[in-house]
Amino acid sequence: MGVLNVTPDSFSDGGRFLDRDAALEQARRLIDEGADILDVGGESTRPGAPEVSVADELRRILPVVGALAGTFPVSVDTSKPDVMREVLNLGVAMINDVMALRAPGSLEAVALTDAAVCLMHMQGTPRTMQQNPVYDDVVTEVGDFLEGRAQAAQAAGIRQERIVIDPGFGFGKTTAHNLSLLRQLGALRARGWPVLAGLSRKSILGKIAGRHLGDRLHASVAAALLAVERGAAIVRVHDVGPTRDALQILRSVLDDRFSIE
Ligand code: HH2
Repeated sequence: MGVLNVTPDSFSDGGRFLDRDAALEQARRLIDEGADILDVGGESTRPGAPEVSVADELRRILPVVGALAGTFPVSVDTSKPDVMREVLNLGVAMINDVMALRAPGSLEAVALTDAAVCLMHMQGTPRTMQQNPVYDDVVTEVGDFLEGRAQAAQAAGIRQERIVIDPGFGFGKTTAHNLSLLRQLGALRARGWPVLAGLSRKSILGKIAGRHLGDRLHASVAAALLAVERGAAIVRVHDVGPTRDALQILRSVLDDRFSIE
């Protein structure tokens, strides 16, 4: 899954793709590099990010979503049911919700369609989440939350095969919490839904590798590889080409019948 943020303030690419042509050029680049899904976002969820109105979010994303939906699998990163309804009408393939469809009306908005949904875990809100994240057992608590949300989605009429779960790396988690979740991603996979992992360029990688934001490519590729090796079905990344190469190598090693002749 390639990330396309049409925002002025996303943590790593804010402001770069606000212009429609720049966004579409980046979309084409991500597709050419081998993305299977494009995740378009119009509201930053970085720690401390301000909220964005429905009108502003739609103004940012609709030019891009309108141009791509129906021609390529598009996911929209939003927590607002009004935004979900608009983009679902345009035929997007997935809603990616960092609030796991907790906003009133969002379960129903998705249930009325055939779109897939990514349910993500977050402790707190983007404004407060990194202040003091606390868990007794992060892997069990995140898993229980996601299982509960997936069951709520199914009870609302969203079929199991349309649901993906995501531990939400960096969303109300310390470095130790993030590492426990990555180490035990298999336990999340064992809950029964495919897992999406988003570690690309995140500050946890910067802390571990000692790298600033513009210099986290290698760490991001390593993290994506480890996530897939531990069972992630989808990795959400800014740098599709390098990630794709690494995943091809992983695939060749994991599959004894792999052959390129
Ligand atoms: N991370 C970000 C945004 N959306 N969605 C899912 N499912 N999983 C994630 O880990 C995730 C996400 C944060 O990254 P980014 O989009 O680059 O930044 P921002 O939120 O500042 O736009």
